[in-house]
Amino acid sequence: MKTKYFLLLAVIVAVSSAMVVAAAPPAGNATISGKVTYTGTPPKMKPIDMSKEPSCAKQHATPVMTQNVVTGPGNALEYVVVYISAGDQGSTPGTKTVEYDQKGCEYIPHVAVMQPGQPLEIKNDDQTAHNIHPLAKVNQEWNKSQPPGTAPIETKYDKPERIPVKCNIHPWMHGYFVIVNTSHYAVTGNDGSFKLADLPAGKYTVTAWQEQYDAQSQEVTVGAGETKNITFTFKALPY
Ligand SMILES: [Cu+2]
Repeated sequence: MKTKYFLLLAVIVAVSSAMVVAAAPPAGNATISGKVTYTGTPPKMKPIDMSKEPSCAKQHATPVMTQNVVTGPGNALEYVVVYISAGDQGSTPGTKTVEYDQKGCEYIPHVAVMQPGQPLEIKNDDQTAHNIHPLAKVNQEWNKSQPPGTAPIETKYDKPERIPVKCNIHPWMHGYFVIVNTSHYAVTGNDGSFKLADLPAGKYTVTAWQEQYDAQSQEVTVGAGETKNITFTFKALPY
């Protein structure tokens, strides 16, 4: 009787450990979060004159501003891409499509981050034609006309690169594609904050990149379940 009981117990233990192994999530539970700020005097962003494109101009109650250095309260820097440049690189891109919109003669979002091979869909939501021209150097460079009402451009990039994006028709249109070899990335909001969550415990190099002030990196080690707060400070010059 006793032997049978132990045998049954052994089977139950074996089966449940097999189930635990099969269901183990690969992601970790450590977090690196923080804020990106500036010291010094950043350039003043300028209002954009869209009067040559009335169908776009009328979409904006107040003028759209240039976005090379966008600041927020407390010396915050917006549109800074913060990502893991060394350490666990997370998951492969899968099929999640990154959307990039041309609306009101602006690129939305200003900075789009994606992984190599990740599908990128570029839409024209305007009543006018655009000719999007990502100025790639490492990846293949191209430009494409998109008259109003045409289907989105479906594309992807194969290699990591920071690519300035311009429109060959509207000289004020300006954005960025940032292709990174990791799923651990964030773009700062107007408060300069970022959060890289679900990291396995380990040692990382975290890089912060801003289009005008280039990149900074720092080493961070996080333990399981730990949250580390870090800050990046860029020296702002009124170029
Ligand atoms: Cu355009």
